[in-house]
Amino acid sequence: MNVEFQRWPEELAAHYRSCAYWIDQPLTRILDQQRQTRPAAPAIVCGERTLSYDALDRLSSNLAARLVAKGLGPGDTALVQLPNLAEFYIAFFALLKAGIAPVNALYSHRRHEMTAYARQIEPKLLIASRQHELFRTEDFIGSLQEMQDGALTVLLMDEADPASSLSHWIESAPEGVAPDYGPTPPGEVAFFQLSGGSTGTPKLIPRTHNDYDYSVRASAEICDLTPETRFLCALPAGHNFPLSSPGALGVFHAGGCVVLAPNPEPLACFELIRKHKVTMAGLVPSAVNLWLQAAPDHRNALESLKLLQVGGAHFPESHARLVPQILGCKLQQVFGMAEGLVNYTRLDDPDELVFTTQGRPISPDDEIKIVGEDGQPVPDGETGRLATRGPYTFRGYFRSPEHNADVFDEDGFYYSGDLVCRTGEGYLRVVGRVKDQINRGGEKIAAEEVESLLLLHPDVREAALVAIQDPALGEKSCAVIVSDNSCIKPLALRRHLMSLGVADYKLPDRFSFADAIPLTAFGKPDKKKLRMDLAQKFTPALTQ
Ligand code: OOB
Repeated sequence: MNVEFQRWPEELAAHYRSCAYWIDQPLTRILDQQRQTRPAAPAIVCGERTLSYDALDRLSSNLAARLVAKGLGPGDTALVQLPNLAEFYIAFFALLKAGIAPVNALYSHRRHEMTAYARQIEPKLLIASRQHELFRTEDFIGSLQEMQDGALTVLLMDEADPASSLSHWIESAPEGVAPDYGPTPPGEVAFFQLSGGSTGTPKLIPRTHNDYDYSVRASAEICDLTPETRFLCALPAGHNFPLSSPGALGVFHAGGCVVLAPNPEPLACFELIRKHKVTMAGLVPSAVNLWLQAAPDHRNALESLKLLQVGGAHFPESHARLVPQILGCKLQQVFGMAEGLVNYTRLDDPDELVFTTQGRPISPDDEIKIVGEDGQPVPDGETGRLATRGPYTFRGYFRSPEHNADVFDEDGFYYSGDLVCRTGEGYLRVVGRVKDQINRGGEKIAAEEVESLLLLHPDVREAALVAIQDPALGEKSCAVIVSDNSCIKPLALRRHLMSLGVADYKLPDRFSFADAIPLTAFGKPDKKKLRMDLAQKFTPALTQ
């Protein structure tokens, strides 16, 4: 049994195979190849630990064999929530080897998000950390167990009981002979990516071995990765950018080394760069700003750094120009999405393209449509909505037929909700978005999700979440609230959201109380007007 998902039409699949984008191998081939060619080379540096390719392979096989001995395998799913530690990749490869499809939740996710994912995938396995607030007691685990009628295997980091200790399961193979096992077929779902979302519930993106592997191989080539590459992973390891663009998987594919950082905090990252001679890093724009401020006092630490990739949110041209000047390395802009399509500026592109565009697609078969208000394609240089399909762009969110009907057209093009324009050279510039989302320093917040949680408060009659500009994060969120209770306080609403277990980054940064939410001619909340009103109310000087 395989995990269900929306497949590519036969003739496109045949085309992707004939062009050798899809090579019909599982993602585990990445590790297999390195185990054979350079077993002793370092694959991961995590704190004081260095794991060779051989160790990464052995430890992930131990865990895979134990999971299989426990009766888990193809068709099963896992809910995984780990911080940036070697265990993330050990578990990732173990699950691929055993054919179990994980959702890699962000470490910042809390009860609300984790429950939403569990409801959708009905996991047979949970891998998490006792250090996370959700797993300090048995309460949440108990509620997941109940959902699964007790059929949930639980493995935790920093767990005393060997029966559920992740380290214990990783350290050695099971006694006796494990039954035969292997990854799911390459055309099937390997794991789920998380959507930034614009709807009430966080959506999941099924990614197959074939499509993901292609994006990894092609990205590694575009970014010129070699066995000498040392990549600093400072963004959440499961995110599509640091995982596959080209990310850790691209680095493993090339035989290089991933140096893990817990987060992008500049001084700690600079020290890792110096100590481990890091050659390449990937950051969101808000983190680049912090690096730019801190770098002048630490130029020596950055000597080995050759390439900084920046993506995930709008990166102002003025900041882009500062990267080579202040950090002393090349800049690469990356405009990608967990749903598939990734654009890169190329390493040999003229500076002007690198500073002023967000790159061009990975694949000659990434089809791009940019459509105007009337649904017709717009000429180059004009702004429109981005629609795409291709060899590594998904064809539908997991179990979400209604939402899929909204974001795909009849030809299978996915509308990402971004407003872009294409230059004469075929490069994309991201100029805005139509999706109802706040991009808070690269962390995406679906307005509707927070609004529906706010509406659960008895004093909230109407709620609208909108973006306000922020000098540090690019955007922050402001909740506009209509209430009959004139004494209602922001603190009470924040507490309400926290009690619902929503991730901290989704808590509104600001609250604004109003008599009514303005409506458009169609009777929908007029967010454009709200954004303009709020921009006047919170001038940048006040948002500090
Ligand atoms: C990356 O993936 P997601 O899924 O977290 O977010 C995708 C959305 C895009 O639709 C766009 O709205 C925004 O993030 N975005 C950018 C951008 N890169 C992503 N907006 C402006 N400029 C950029 N360079 O964020 C992601 C996935 C793979 C690689 C890089 C980023």
